Amino acid sequence: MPIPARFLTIPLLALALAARATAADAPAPYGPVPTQDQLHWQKMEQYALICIGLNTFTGNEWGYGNEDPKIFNPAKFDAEKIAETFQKSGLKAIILVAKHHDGFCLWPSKYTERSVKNSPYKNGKGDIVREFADACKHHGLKFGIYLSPWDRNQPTYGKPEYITYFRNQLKELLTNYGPIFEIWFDGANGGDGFYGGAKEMRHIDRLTYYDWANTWKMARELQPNVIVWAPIDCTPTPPDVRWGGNENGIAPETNESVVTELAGGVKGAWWIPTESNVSIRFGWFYHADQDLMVKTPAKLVQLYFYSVGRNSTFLLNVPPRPDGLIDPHDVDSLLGWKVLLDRIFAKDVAQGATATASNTRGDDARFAPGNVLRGADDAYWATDDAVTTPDLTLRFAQPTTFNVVDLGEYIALGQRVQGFTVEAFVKGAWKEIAKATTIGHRRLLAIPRDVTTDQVRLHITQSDAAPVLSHFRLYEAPLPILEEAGLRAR
Ligand code: FUL
Repeated sequence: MPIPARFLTIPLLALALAARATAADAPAPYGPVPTQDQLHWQKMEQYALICIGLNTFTGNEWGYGNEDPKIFNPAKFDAEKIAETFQKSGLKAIILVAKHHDGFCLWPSKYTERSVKNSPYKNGKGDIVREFADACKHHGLKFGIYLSPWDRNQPTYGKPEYITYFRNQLKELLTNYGPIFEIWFDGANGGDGFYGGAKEMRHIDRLTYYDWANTWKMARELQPNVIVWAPIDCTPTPPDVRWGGNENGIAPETNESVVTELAGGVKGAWWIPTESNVSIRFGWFYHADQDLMVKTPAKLVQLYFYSVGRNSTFLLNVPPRPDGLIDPHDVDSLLGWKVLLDRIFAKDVAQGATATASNTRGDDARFAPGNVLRGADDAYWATDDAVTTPDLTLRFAQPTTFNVVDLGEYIALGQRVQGFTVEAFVKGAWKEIAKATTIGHRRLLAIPRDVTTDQVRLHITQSDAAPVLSHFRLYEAPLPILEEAGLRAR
């Protein structure tokens, strides 16, 4: 029973009030935190990129800028069908390459003749951007745009006038096609090209030439919820999302969403998580001789673990053929990938366990360890501010078998954890079964051996601030899938 206030001396009263305040307070945010749009973006986890353009018809990866728009004719192109396949594959959005480095526009831009309007596709009446925007809407996918900053066709490329041209095009795309969730500004910039017949090298200063600060300001005015993607070695202005640093779809094992330095030596602290991009094929554009090199469903599972499972998102490029269709090899891989992911994550065996912890913030039920099992968006386990290396134990009524660990921080309050271990109680002793560094939005670990136990313990070994954990899930994945994916030694 609480002691009535009138019996407390002044210092004791202050202490009692302070204790009550601690119990009620949620942890303060640590460092930079994501915006609502960044949070929604991170939760999408996986989405597609589509490269189709003049390269699809020439066999090139980078067009020089002098190709004839008349070669563009994907006669059987059907955005609805592609969106349907992607939706069935578990992808949440499509980012369309609306203009690649060769300058050809997949929409009838009023600022250039180099577009679908001068191609035989639908007798010049087609608009691939519109068709994808509509199809995404019909299939519950979000829609994004890649607009290449480098334009090897434009005579003005490298001069100040080009920036106006580029912004005009971006404005068309951000005005006429409904909500755009992400815009992608490729880091490949400047070099040789056609440039209206000049056929020369044009180098730009990628830190200053595009004046990204003002372009992104315009973009955000037109699309307040847009996520701006850019490689941070190309800009002194913080984008919302950055390139993960390779095109293999693999995020670093230690993956921080907070960045403290941008290009040009600009110092600060920003929430800029990574996106991990890769093509389902060897190249970004379709080439028939790569039909037998399409990534297998198991390989895609591996990349999912190495991107989404390392606090990143997974951007998977799937390029249509010259007839506009997605090749059956790619379709089979995508659908097969979804089947494998569904099998792996079929049942969270941690559900039903009892959770206890070495510390719970203010002993307050709102921050109880059991919250990590609830799967609720706003529930989390948190500790007192001074406790940065706590344990959380799950106890099962029956011996339980698992081989995949799935952890998440409540990143709305910042990324904190720098190191953790997972232990299982086996034959009367705690045994370490997994160990890693960062967690962030999601950390997936396939453990080297199936474990059967009635107790599992998460030990946070290092954290920048008191940890705030949103989920702790355990799965028993079919062994052949983990082996085939290279996530488990055979
Ligand atoms: C790269 C580009 O150069 C490729 O052609 C492709 O568009 C890929 C997504 O980004 O940097």
